[in-house]
Amino acid sequence: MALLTLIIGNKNYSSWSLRPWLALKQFELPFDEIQIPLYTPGSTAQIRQYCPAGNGKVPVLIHADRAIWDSMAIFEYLSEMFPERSWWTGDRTGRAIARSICAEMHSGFLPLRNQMAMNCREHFPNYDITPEVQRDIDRITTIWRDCRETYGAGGAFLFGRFTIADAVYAPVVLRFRTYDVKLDPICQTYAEAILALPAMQEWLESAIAETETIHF
Ligand SMILES: N[C@@H](CCC(=O)N[C@@H](CS)C(=O)NCC(=O)O)C(=O)O
Repeated sequence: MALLTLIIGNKNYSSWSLRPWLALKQFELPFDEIQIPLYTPGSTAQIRQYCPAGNGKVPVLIHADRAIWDSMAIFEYLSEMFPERSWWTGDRTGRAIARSICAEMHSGFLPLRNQMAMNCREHFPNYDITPEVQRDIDRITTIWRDCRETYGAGGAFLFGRFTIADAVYAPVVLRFRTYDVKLDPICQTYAEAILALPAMQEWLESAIAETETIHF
């Protein structure tokens, strides 16, 4: 049994679950995963069994009898408990930017999150993108371009090598793929680097094999 356990939802739909799952894989921390199908009559109660103090949502990380909920709190906890891993970029200004863009994702982009729900199994060519979603897409692609151009020289990711910032934006890559969002070459190359990660392929394989359907 691993020291860490991650409670997640349906891989096809749960973007917040993907974020810490991908980071744990990328940073090679072994963990057990417990999957709870979301939006069924028993889902919240099941999640609360593992995390009574939480909000009944996934992801939840269990470590040393502690239950930590909410993706950003999980990232903070992991970076504190396993400081030998390079969770953030080494550059202080870069780290400040990385934390800002993660916070921006966590608290914003509601039109994109509401109108382009993550759904790995589907593909909607020529999806009708509303102006408010287009504003979110424009903002996200600006962030990706700025990070790649300013900090990306050392690798294929936002800050060169893979960091928490990439885990936070990985579900957006899947949404852009599902809803056929056309990207400029810099963003397209970045999206392809995320999709090519073996851990992303593993997540996608499991997501596609799932049979539950959730109507948002
Ligand atoms: N701010 C939370 C969001 C968590 C969240 O909304 N999780 C969704 C799945 S992606 C959930 O558990 N939904 C079930 C529900 O709301 O009952 C985080 O960052 O972890």
